[in-house]
Order: sequence, then C-alpha cells, then structure tokens
Amino acid sequence: MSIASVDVIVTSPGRNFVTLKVTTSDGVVGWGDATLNGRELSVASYLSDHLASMLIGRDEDRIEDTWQYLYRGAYWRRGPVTMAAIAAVDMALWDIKAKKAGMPLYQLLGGASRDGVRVYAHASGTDFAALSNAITGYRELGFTAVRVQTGVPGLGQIYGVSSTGPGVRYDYEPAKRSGDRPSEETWDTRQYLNHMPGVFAQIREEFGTDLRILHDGHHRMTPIEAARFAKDIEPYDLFWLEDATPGEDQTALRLIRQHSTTPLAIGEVFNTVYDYQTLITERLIDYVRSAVTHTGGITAMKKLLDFAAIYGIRSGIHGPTDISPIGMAAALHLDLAIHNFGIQEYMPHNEQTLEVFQTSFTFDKGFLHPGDQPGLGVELDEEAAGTFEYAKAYLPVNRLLDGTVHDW
Ligand code: KDG
Ligand code: MG
Repeated sequence: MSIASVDVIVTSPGRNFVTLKVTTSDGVVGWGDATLNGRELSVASYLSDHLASMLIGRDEDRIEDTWQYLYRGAYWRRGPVTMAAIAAVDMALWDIKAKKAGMPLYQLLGGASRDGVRVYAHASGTDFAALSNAITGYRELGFTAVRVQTGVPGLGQIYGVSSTGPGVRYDYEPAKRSGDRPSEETWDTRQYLNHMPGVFAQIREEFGTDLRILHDGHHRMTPIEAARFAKDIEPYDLFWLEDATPGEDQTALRLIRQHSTTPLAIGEVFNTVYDYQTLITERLIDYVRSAVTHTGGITAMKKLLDFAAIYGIRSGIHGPTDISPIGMAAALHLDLAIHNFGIQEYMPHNEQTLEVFQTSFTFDKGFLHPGDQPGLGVELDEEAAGTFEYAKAYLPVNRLLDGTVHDW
C-alpha cells in the first residue's frame, strides 16, 4: 500500500484553517492540521507546491522515515512554515495508521494513562467585574482551571481580552480580518505590572484557593521586569505564568528563576526540541507549551515531551482556536497517553468550525477525552468546508505608547 493522493484544503468557517488530506491506495484517509495563524497560505503552498509530489507513492506506514525525509531532506531546517507542513503530514499518517489498526490513536501511543485530560478555559474581561463574571461562567460549566487576562487602565484593547463583552464561551479571537494590514494595539508594561497583582489578589479572595489560575504575559516583559512580576505574584499561587519574556532568548528564563517560584510555561512559538534544549536541561521551565501543529506533529511532540519528563517538566499543549479540531485531537491523544501530562488549553471552536470538522471529543466536569473512534477521531466535511472561502486575517501588531513597535 502507498500514498495515492495528497490534497490541501483551505477553509474559513469564521476563521482560517489549512488541512491536509492524505489518501492511501486502498482508500484510507488521514487528516492533518497545517494552520499557521496569519500566514496560512505559505504553509498551504509548502504542502501543495513542494511536499505533495514527494509523498505520492511512499509507504504510508513509514512515519518516522517520512518525518526524517521531510526534515533532513529539505536541508533548510526548522521554522514555523516548514514544521507546520511536516506536522500536518505526520498527523495524517498517524491518523491512517490508527484507522488501519482499528484503534483510537492514544492506544498506539501506549494506551491511556488517565481517564480524561484536565483543560483550562480562557476567562477575560475589560474590568474586574467582567472577568469575575467570565470565571463564574466557566466554573458553572465545570472548568477547574482558567487562564485570566484583563484590561489594564489607560490601555485600550490588549491581547487576550474579549472586546465583545463578558461572553462565556467564544470570547476571544485575536486574528482579525482587517484588510491588507494588521490592526494595531497599544501597550505599557509599567501600567500592566502595577495593575495585575491586585487582580490576582481579588480573584483569590473571590474564588478561593482551589481554582487553578493561569496567565499569559505574551512575551512582553524584559527579563528583569518578568523576574519582578513573577516574584510579586507568588502569593497568589498561579498554576503558571506563560511567555513572560520573548521566546527566542532561552537564558532570560534564568533570571526569572533566580527570583521566584512562580511556575513558568513557554513554547507556543517554538518549532523544535532544540528551542527547549537549555530550558529543559537547566530546568528553567515547568511546562512545555508547544502546539502539535507547529512543532512537527505527533512524532516530534512525543520525543519532546519524553525529554521533558526526564527533568520533571510537564506538558501544557497549546490549544487556542487557531489550532484546528484536528490539531486539538492530536494533542488530546498525546495528553491521554503520556505520563508527564500537566494541563491542556481548550478554547472551544465556533459552531461553523464544528460543522466543517466533525469531532468525537467529550467534555465532562473540566476534563476532555478524545473519544474512541479509530484514528484521531476528527473527519472534515469537504462540502461544508467549500462553503467558507478563505479571508485574509492578521494577528495585531503592538506598539508602546510612544509608537515603538513592541512584542504582541
Ligand atoms: O495565533 C496566536 C495565538 O495562538 C496565541 O496568541 C494564543 O497565546 C496564545 C495562547 O496562549 O493561547
Ligand atoms: Mg500563549
């Protein structure tokens, strides 16, 4: 048996997704997620213009060999476009292998290590009342962990905060259909650092000590600002502080570690295990935040998480809405199987997306399960996908109050 056809499907049911469809000579179909938010068409081209012809005729069962062939064979290694393309091929081949075995993917990864995977929701609000309302809503839905982002007085729309009011479920989508250029936001780290500790204090006061609280710094602090912040918020016992500093600088995390015991998470913009080499071997982080979709797929993520396990570091796989239900399913199978699972991010997709991608996940009291269908458990309805045309959308650009471009 061999790979008979490779198709790339770009659809936009409320937001853009790039999906790879691999079909074997005996008709088994595997699906892979290749969505790179704001740069979608570059990955679609990488797949259809470069990889598709190389895959036709290959043995679909040789997943490791195909991974190495695409990674080493390109000569040009790493980078989000290359690694998202490889990830999509890898997911599709694992989907096919598990379908052929008649098993849900997690069985091929060693079987379930737990009954379900704890997920965290995104609670946000422009002020504390709206944030508190969102947290209450998620708790009523059964969530035991929430990421909290809130407006900062003096700043307008900022990362992670719903601009559509205190919606409980589908409340934040950063990619904007803003025409030919990204929209712009403004930022001031001093105002943020002065405001946030009080927000965490209020949350603990209102919701008690049981609730797991997460927060995303989105790469905006300098190392010493992040060290001060992590120290200031220690009393509020965060589950993690994510992306405190820009992702490129692994040694910045040393400074934060020297000053605080607030657990640290990083990695959603990383694409390979090498981005983590210093972070893991020096135990500078507590959670690995990579997306299966952006880090070379299931094959690469399993190796990365096994490496992290040796150092007592756990998983916190990226799962915002720009990870398609296929990428999310890949994450859930890994989460269920590995031993060093930490938590899984979960931003439910909108109804149009769930019309296009038919999933078998189940949510129960704050835990997700990928379901027991053979394969990844997600099927794409091509007819439905065809009704949602691609629409250019960008992530915002961030500027300091004096106009300087800053990390978004
Ligand atoms: O595409 C960018 C988003 O995926 C990112 O901003 C979401 O930071 C994010 C998170 O933690 O979910
Ligand atoms: Mg993040």
